[in-house]
Amino acid sequence: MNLNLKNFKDYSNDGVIKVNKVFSKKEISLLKKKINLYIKRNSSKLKGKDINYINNQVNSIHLFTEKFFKTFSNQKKILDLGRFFLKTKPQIKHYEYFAKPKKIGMASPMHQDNFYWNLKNPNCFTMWIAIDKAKKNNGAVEYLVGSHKKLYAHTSSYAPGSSQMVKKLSSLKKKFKTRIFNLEPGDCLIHHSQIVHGSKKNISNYSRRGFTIQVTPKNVKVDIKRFKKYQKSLAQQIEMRENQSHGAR
Ligand SMILES: O=C(O)CCC(=O)C(=O)O
Repeated sequence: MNLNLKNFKDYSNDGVIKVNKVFSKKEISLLKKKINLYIKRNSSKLKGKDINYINNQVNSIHLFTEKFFKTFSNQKKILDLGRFFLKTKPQIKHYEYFAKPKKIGMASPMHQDNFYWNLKNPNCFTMWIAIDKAKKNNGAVEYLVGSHKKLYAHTSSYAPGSSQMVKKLSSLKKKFKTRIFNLEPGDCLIHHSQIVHGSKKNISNYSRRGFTIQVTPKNVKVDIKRFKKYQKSLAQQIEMRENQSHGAR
């Protein structure tokens, strides 16, 4: 990974950048194996907001309790990317899995990550690691380029795994250009915590798995008032879904 000032400027202007070949085929195949094992061992223990299914297949996981995932997410090259894009000492806050299985994978409505994270300092990013090829036709993540300069109002989406969505999407779509990146396994997207993004359903014959890592400055603070408001909306959606026997994020 040879990152330069232009990469930093592009990330700062656009709110997203693709970094090619961060992980080798071997590293991705180990990650895939560990995720599959984790699902086998833990899916019956994960409940509510921590896991979501579509037709009995995992669509997303929001809690990893095994050490492998903590070690993987805290590896040097990820912390180096953190230091480079945040320009401060980084910290790995969380990690999640968006499986979006072939033919049935659910959409993630357009949102800003910091509406979920509620961090006081939005100088944070998600590292989206491609486990499979990701393209427009299998529900690759799409971005409103340059939309990361402020936090927009959100509303409940009722989508399992992506409970919040921006309110005024059509006006944001007029203001900012949409961009979709084609990824090969091992390629990554680094997206700012405030960029508006989401993904469509996967109706293709190809799965589109992604592992995401939340990178923030060390000791970043949570805005408790905003966090409680989000938790309330999430809890309401989970209760609704559990009445219909589904999980939620
Ligand atoms: O993988 C997806 O489809 C959505 C991912 C996402 O919203 C995120 O990484 O913040």
